[in-house]
Amino acid sequence: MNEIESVLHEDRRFPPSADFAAAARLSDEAEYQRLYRQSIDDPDAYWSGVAGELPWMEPWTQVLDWSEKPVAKWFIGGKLNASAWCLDRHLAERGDKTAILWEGEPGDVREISYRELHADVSRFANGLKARGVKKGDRVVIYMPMIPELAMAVLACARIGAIHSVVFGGFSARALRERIEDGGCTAAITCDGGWRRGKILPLKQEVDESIEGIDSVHTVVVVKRGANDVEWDGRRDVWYHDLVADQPADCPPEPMDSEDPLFILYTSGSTGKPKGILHTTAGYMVGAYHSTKYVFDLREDDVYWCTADVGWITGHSYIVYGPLANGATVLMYEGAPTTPHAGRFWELCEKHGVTVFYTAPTAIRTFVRLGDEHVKKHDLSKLRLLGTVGEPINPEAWMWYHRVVGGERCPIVDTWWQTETGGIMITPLPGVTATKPGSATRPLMGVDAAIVDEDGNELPPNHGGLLVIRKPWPSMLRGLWGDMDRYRETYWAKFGDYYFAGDGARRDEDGYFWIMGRVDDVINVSGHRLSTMEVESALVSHEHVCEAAVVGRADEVTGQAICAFVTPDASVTVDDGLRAALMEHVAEEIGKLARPAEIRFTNALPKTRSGKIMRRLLRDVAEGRETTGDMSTIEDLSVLAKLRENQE
Ligand code: 7RM
Repeated sequence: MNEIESVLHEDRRFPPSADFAAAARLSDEAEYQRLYRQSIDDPDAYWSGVAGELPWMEPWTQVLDWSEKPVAKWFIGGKLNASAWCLDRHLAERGDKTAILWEGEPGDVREISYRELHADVSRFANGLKARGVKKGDRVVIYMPMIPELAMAVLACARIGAIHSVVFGGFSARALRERIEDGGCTAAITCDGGWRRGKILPLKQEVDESIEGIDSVHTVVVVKRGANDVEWDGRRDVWYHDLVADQPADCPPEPMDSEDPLFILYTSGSTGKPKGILHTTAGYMVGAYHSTKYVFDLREDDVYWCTADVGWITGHSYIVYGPLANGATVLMYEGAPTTPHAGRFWELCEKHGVTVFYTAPTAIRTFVRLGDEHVKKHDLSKLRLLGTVGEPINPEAWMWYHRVVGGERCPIVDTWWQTETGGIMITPLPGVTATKPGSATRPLMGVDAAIVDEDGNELPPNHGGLLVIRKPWPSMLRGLWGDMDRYRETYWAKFGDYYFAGDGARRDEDGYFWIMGRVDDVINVSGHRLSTMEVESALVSHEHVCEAAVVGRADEVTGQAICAFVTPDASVTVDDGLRAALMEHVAEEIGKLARPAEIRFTNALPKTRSGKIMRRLLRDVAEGRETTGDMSTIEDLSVLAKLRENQE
């Protein structure tokens, strides 16, 4: 009855090449099966093994306590420090290895070794202490993608302060809301940072955001943009002055396994943003473990995750996961297409990137820009590709595989959330035969299932709700200051299962196909359709670059499909194209999914991390005013334009 109907057919399969598998950490299906079974049947043994690879200050006495569900405790009694796991543990073995390889938008380059990063973070940590920042204090970090952002995060972790990174593109208002909710007492920012050839005045936004908030006693300012800033001599301090006389030695604070490591805000569709709380040991063990198996990093890899540290992807897969694994991480400050459409590929070639992790929204942009920008560059060093953030439609997957990966690189389509802390459903690159559009199978330790509204597991190929049935180390521990909302949002529906809010189906091979957010499901004449599948059908048309579909009220069918379509530049936008697209969807997946209405647009409203905001499109389709949280929208003018275009 409440099933989501699946209409997408995809039969292509891509096993890893023999060469890739031969060099991979895991290359054997039976070995994956064995590890997966152990991780589910005997999680204590499995996670003890993983955690035992890391240097504890004091060992844990119990792996998991789930008696106070839904708040898990992992590695009880253990003591550790996250920055020591990322830095100190590498000094002997790879002190001179590059930890962060950074390029600014204007093209300036820095290489920072593990030894240097350790010293910089220690000085920064000592500087924060000197300003009175202590264990348990909340520190807001609002910075561009420069090495000092990673240093700030690690310096907080070193002294046990809880960081709350707010993406540098957010407005002063959004920043203020997050500072107030977190009760932050210190801020770390920059004078300004580069974005699309201009300086974003970050310090100015911070000044505005904390006007009248007396609790913020310190604002540390890194000089980057060299733009003018206003100065409050009692509150503000330049980073270079803060660290100037500090010793390069700062003993890491022994943290309890369950001491908070950070808060990260994620937008709710209604109401104020949620402060997702992660604690120290479980999060770190999860980030370390998933990075190790999913990206299969080797000593000589140059790994690039294009996310911003302001998102969970940047926390787990730019900072904590790769550094805990001793990797060389490329970090880039600027926009993907500044000063030219091939900037990302130029960076890959110049720095010899071997592992590349990005979002479907970026991939679709590159498809639209044309293959020539990719082909101009030598990408032969790439050996592994990844995606995260949204379902990737098979067409974009195939393009990524062919044009970027040269048909030789496995693609790991990784499903996870801010709340899960780390990757949950993903191919293992040396083992899994991938299918375009599927995140494939759960990672070790993840008991994922598809259930109906009553929590009963559905048979293969029936679309339902994606749940996680057992606790996992890097799961969130709550919402900052609002544990009732935590219980309500994730646990009220099923009690024992974590409900992710996504719809999905699992195929006959046990592969998961994420169908999008359950809130976005469209109900046409009683048939529940996934946005992802209708959008995939639209994008498979030769003249469509991007599409978003929503349901709008319809007297006859309950809801009707309204599609917002971005065509490529070569095509004339007219009723002919409209009719052709409607027919195309009907042919690809059936008459039922044929859009009742198609609106052409140059851009779709997206969050700043690139996710399509269908809730806003629903308002447009139904001619309603928009309500709810708007702080995460990337470009308000996109919405205004969509409204103007209403016929
Ligand atoms: C890492 C991140 C989480 C939501 C999640 C999904 C969607 C993320 C995929 C995906 C299909 C994927 N955290 N999502 N990854 N959907 N395939 N590989 O994005 O908290 O910002 O978003 O993103 O809906 O629930 S997040």
